[in-house]
Amino acid sequence: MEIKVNAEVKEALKAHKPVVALESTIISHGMPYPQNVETALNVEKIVRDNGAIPATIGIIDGVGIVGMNEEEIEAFGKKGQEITKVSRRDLPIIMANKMWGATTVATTMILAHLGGIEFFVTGGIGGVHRGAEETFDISADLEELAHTNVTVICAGAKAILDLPKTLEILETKGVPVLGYQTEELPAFYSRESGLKVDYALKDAKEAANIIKTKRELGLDGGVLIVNPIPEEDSYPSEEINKIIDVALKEMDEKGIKGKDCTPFLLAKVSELTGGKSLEANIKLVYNNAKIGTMIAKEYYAG
Ligand code: PSU
Ligand code: MN
Repeated sequence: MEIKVNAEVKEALKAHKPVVALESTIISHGMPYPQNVETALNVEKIVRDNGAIPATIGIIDGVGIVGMNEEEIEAFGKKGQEITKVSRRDLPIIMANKMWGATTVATTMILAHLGGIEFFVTGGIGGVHRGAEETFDISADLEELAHTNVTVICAGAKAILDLPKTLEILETKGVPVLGYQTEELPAFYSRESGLKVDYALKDAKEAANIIKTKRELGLDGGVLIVNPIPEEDSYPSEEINKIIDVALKEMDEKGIKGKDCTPFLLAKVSELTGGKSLEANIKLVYNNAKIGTMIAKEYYAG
């Protein structure tokens, strides 16, 4: 088993400077080429411009790469769905067989933690799928948040999921869900879901304090910070929910199951909105990169 942390990331961690991890499933399975590469590189730039070191994570020839270079990011974007989507259960198989793997929220958390990184920015996390009472389809991301000491900054979870059940599981697993300047759980493309978060953060400093306190208590596991999409980029929830219903119906008819659900739904919603949802997706990731970096900086400053 081999993990390679790039020199810049290593140095920053040694000096207790903020590093922000980024995932590769969003590149290979979450967005089309070339927007995926452009977005991934811009996110890295936003992290840098706001004062932290970015570390995009993925698996190349069985090696866990913590901090990819530009060519590697380009390769993940170009190869797209040819690269296996790797969640916790897949990780030993892909690494032992020296394959390439796009890391989900769960495996990005694992590799970030092994590399010593405490903050991770993405778009949306996986959660409890609608109809989970029948299918048992609950993302391994939730289990990872329960156990692994990494703070994840995202725009909530998509309404392709069952959001109330997702919050229930997070409560059971003891994961604090903190709204960044909001009392409501954002639903990815929309700012509203009708569901309450555990606490509304006033600023990045408050976030850093809560994370520190969780660590001091020895309570293992992640912290989830949910940051709503900027108003001007958001979708009214009724509009996007109608589109999501169409996508879910088609997924059912096609018999798509398991790990293929999320990538299918992302692509379908993008198609049905004529690419408008992709635009929104890109914007919310940029916004998360900024806020996530601010929080990481506060954490290391204090
Ligand atoms: N949600 C998004 N965009 C994504 C994903 C989720 O809005 O790209 C990806 C993330 O990598 C997440 C994974 O960890 O999908 C969840 O997949 P599953 O539901 O199969 O666990
Ligand atoms: Mn699943």
